[in-house]
Amino acid sequence: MKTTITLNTIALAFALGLTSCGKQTGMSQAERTANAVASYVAPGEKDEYYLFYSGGHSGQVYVAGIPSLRHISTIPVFAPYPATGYGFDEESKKLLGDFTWGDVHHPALSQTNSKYDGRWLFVNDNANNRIARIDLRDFKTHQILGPIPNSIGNHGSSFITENSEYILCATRFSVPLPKGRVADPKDYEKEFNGMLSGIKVDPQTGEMKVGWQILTPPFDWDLGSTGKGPSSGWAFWTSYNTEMAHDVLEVNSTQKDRDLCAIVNWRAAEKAVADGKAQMMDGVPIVDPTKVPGILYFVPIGKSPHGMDVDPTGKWIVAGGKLQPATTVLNFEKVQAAVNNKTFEGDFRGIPILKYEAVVEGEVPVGLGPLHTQYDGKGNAYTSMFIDSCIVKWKLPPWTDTEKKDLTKAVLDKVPTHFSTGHLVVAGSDTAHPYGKWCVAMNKLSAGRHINVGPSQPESSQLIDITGDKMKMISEAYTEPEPHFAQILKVTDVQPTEVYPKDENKDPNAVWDKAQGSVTRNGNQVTAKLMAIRSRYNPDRIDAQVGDELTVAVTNVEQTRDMIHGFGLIEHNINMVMDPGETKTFHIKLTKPGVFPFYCTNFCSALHQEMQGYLVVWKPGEGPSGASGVSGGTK
Ligand code: RUQ
Ligand code: CUA
Repeated sequence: MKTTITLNTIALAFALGLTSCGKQTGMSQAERTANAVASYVAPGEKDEYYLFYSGGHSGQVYVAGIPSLRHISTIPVFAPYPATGYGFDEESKKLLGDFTWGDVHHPALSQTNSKYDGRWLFVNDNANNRIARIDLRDFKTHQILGPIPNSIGNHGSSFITENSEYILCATRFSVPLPKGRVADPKDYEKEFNGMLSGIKVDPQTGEMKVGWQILTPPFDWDLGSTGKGPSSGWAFWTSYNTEMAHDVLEVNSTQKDRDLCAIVNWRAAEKAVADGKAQMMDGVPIVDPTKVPGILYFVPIGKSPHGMDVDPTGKWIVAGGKLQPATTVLNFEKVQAAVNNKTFEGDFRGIPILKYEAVVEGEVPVGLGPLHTQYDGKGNAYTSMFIDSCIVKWKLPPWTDTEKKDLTKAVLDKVPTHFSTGHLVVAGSDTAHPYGKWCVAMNKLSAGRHINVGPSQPESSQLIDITGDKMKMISEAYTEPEPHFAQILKVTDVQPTEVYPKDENKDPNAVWDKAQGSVTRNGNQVTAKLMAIRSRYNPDRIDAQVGDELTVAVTNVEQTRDMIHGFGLIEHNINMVMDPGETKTFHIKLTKPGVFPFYCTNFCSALHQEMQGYLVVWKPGEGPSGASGVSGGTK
């Protein structure tokens, strides 16, 4: 009964958009000026940090600058993006596979010794069970791994270990395994399972492969994070639906006051696999933690928790209970002691449940709807409040005796956000060495704070200065749907290339001077190798016939920054975009006769408009030189 009241109250508060953090007061002129100066990046000047934020179901990653919050570029990952030609050439089509969308949630920068090393950015796809790797050398997607076997709903990722050994993932959904097996959802408890996955990352190349998996009961795993320092080698995930409901989850999965969170010794899992204690399922070694003890523990955490974030020291693990007005702080030293001394309060299907009182340091009354927590490295935590619409700053343990008696005293500050904050990010929070300084709140609702753009509305992001005792709301911007987590990287910690050097181009179809440009026929295979340079293609005519298989490779031979050429082919749904030094290739079967112009789609020079040519598709048996099909075209 009590539960019902709590739930109803919270639901009502949400429905009414109530915010206990208070209304934002009007800003004085002096404050406006100070805030403007703090976030202003003058023409010709540059931002100090990158903000890599996930694009949710847009399938992309967006790059903004901090402090300006200006969107600077889009990194296409799981969805085609004509602006950079992604998803049109053979290589990126292969990356996308059979899918044209993904649901990007939690980006993770690669780390060395728990510090960002500026090499890669990994992102998960909740929808199609994949992980992608973006190389920060060129800010492009280089690998998409998946769908991961035995994994459905890859939401609880991509959590990277402190030396980028693994990306750790947990399934949001449970299904009968292996995938493809069918059972009635009514038999959920018996037939369905969840899974934790260790995706191995090659330390030199960043190449990912599925390492091993850990079978779990059919809970809905939620957010997590990896250990460091004392908790090195461990990982943590919240769950909802410990009730194991299979329908009306809104009600049936919110019955219990506490859900079981996972405490995972991933190094022990890795060792168990090496010791041959795993069984293969769909090509992956799977550890059953009921048969190999010491890998998985549970701890009950209230209530329908969401985020579970390890602090920079690796000692404190904070879980946000969506439906309770507090965050729960676990003490990893106590967790370790409870594991060693077997301080359990029972088990769930043979997995030990750590005694709550033995591992919890305290519950901090931050307010309603705590989701995610970030850290500044100075002993402060920042929690996003979905229902209260604010960011709460509070003090991590160790607490004084007075604070311990009344943990409201550990709550230091609240700043209203607009509205319903999901994730937040503090610069470098998930490393042992946060940059601090800035926090960005990523809000689920913008609720008309922008100029009216009709019913399809953007999300809002807000920049908060966290250098002082009190947080300061500086500015807000609008973001593509829909940012979940983000990473902030200092601009000086990465040196992307702006041009692909000629001698790195190993594409066999690359052409670097006019004379090499060609159109050749082999049976019904026609291959065109084009060079693109301001402001022409060499050759600029391709002849072929209906029924031919046409391959076109275009090399942009420019070695100058921002000299980008495109190749758009009329009525063939092709748009490649070649960066300086890059060769891209597409392959199509020609099905209709006609003369189809192609042209440069990326404005490159005063004569960009003139950068065009023709694909002449003759009827079978027709065309120049008795339809050998190869062209002239002026070189
Ligand atoms: S989850 S708020 Cu992936 Cu928090 Cu979005
Ligand atoms: Cu080349 Cu526009």
